[in-house]
Amino acid sequence: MRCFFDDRQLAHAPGREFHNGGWAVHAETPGRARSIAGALGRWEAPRDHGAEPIAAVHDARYLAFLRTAWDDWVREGREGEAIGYAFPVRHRRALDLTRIEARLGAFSMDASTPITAGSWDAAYWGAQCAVSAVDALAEGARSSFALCRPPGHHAGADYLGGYCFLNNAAIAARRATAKGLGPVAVLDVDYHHGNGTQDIFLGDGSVFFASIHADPRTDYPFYWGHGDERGEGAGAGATLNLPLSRGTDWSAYRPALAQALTAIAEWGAKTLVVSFGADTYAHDPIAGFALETGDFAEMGRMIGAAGLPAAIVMEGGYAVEALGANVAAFLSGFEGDEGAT
Ligand code: Q9C
Ligand code: ZN
Repeated sequence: MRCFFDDRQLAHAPGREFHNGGWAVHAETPGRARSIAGALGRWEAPRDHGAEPIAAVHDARYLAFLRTAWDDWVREGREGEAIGYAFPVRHRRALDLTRIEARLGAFSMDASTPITAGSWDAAYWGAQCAVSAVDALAEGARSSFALCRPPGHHAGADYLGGYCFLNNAAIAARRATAKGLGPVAVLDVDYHHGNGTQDIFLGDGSVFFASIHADPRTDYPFYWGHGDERGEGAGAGATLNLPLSRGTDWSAYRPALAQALTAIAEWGAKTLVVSFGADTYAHDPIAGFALETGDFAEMGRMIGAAGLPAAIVMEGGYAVEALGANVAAFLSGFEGDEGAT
């Protein structure tokens, strides 16, 4: 399987996040990418496809903000990591504010996603991995893996959040459509609902979005991913949410995955983008499902058996020591080969 990763993705390294009333160690670390890269064996650097495939998903004003946010933060005399704290909820006006905190809040959906010195570079090269993974399919590969880090599925067209800045899966889906590989379905198996991806395609009938995730009544991101969200307008019926309760193990996960794959097949997808998060792992420090390493191989096998060309995009997974093995199990299962990826 062709795998893509760039060292510049290690440059984003926040130290802490606000969690349940206090500061906690930031779970989304560079060590995650090292764990996965170490388990892959070999990978290619992505090509630089420039801003165009990113701008096909994200608003120009958001990208302009993100590109210079860290420099603006420093120029305005701030110390520490850049995090918004005031949000224009139910008050979205086209204001042209310049103060860095005002801009941070306007382009954020949470206060758990700090910007540091290398954040833009890391997100940019992660997105290039997603584009390169799709181009590998266009060149005839059956599957490819983008080691995206930071992850992407919580980022919307004009907002960051959930450790995510650029929505790599959405960028991949749009790229695949542009390359003539559509219709495209995004299958999101991260523990958390992919609210950003859902938002981007909610009214867009050209991309199907299916997500299996922790019930948002108990888990982040709370406001998205409920079972009655099915898409809107031209996208009505092209969104499928399958929330599961905490403690879900493989025996309960498997039927939901089968249901999602059936829906994707019935919709007529020709290409799959998989938002793969390994935070469904039983020993993940911030999540509550109960999948074991061997279950990821089964999950990969089931998705591979759908028979669609697939670009697999990395999302979450925070049990760093086991992360590489869990990703390798999934990729090996997908390829139908327990050997090296
Ligand atoms: N610190 C992904 O798995 N948790 N993102 C917020 C407050 C955010 C996880 C709780 C979890 C986001 C890609
Ligand atoms: Zn997650």
